[in-house]
Amino acid sequence: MDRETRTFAEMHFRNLGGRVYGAGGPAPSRVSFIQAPETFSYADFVKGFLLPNLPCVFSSAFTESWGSRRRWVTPAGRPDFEYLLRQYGDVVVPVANCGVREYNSNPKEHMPFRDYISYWKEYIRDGYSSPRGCLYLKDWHLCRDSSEEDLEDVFILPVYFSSDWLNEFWDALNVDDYRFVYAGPRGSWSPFHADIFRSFSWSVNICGRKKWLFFPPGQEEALQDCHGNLPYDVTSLELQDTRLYPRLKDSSPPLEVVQEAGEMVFVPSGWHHQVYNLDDTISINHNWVNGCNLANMWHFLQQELRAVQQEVSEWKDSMPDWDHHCQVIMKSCSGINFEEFYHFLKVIAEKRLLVLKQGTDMLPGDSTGLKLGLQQAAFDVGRLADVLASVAAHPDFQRVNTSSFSPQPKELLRQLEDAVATAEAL
Ligand SMILES: O=C(O)CCC(=O)C(=O)O
Ligand SMILES: [Fe+2]
Repeated sequence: MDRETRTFAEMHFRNLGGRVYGAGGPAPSRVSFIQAPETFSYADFVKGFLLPNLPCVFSSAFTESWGSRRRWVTPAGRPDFEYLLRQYGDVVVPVANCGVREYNSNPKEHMPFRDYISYWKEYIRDGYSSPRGCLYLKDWHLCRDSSEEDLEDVFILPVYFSSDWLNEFWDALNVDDYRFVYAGPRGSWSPFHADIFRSFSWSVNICGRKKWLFFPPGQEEALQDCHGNLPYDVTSLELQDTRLYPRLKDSSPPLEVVQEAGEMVFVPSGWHHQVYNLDDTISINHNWVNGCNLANMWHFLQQELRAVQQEVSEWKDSMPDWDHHCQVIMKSCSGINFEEFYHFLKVIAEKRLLVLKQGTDMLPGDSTGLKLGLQQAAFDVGRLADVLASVAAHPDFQRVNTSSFSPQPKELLRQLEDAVATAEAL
């Protein structure tokens, strides 16, 4: 990030004055297409898409050099099953059944990649049908299952998506990541959803094509049924039933995008979407959070806690540890609670504080291994300070037992605010 982009980004958040962005504003009438890597900088992406939280599609020129685009694909542009089998046959992968609804998702099973490929080949041979239904390999943690060296042959992280705190945090803990591979036959699809923690996502088709239906934040409200539930399939005829979906008349049609092989889609924070594989398709998809959508994540976590509190409200007066139980339930339902969110902020903050300290002390290099520029670190501490101030002031966070936290939230906030003041001169 350069100084000018940092000033632009800081102004953006100052103008928002603590409001969570991305909701409300007029929906764009189409999704922008970015043709040429040489003329599209990181700053262009931050200003044009990341901050205004708008989707875009990058041309296949952006992924031309990826090894997976050569090795995973036959000359005819189809998945190279034999190569993939040799490479990944023994790996156990998660597979969803697109034909079976389980709440607003699909049930998943695990199987060796080899078995999934056998199924896929047979599905094609039988004219895209099977008594087992349409199976979709989803959320395969390829990066967790591969060495760093092997991954260099698969994809290169585009600079636009390099500020990725979610994966930086999980890498530091060495337990999980949000880097996935999806692979499925023509007709496999992902039901209507917004991404985990209101993260951004990016998605590259290694081969095949996808159709995306996008709904800007807030538009999903008109798609709720009379009980307040969101649909599983926005294209279902059921939505025409005005008694069941009384607000549908207030909704606008989705933005539709067809993503070709090699193209890269940016999914902004809080945009609901539904996705179809138009061909036999393999994609690499990552979820990511950074200073630009951190406040959205925090807003989402507050909503999640409120939903848990409502669900168990009848026990509030009779249960001595009710607040603690709400946090435990939240962790098991959402994967994270307020304590873990603080830990996330702390890990990310301490790295940036170190980078800034090294930078301003004129020590050579960035020993954190993050290759973070000073301006990026300066922007990040500003966002972290804003969100941590809101966390620390939240009554439910104040009820969390923070006695073992090191540093204490107030101390971390002080360090961040000091860093923000010092970084102004950078
Ligand atoms: O490709 C798919 O089926 C779903 C992808 C998706 O939802 C995402 O990348 O956010
Ligand atoms: Fe998604």
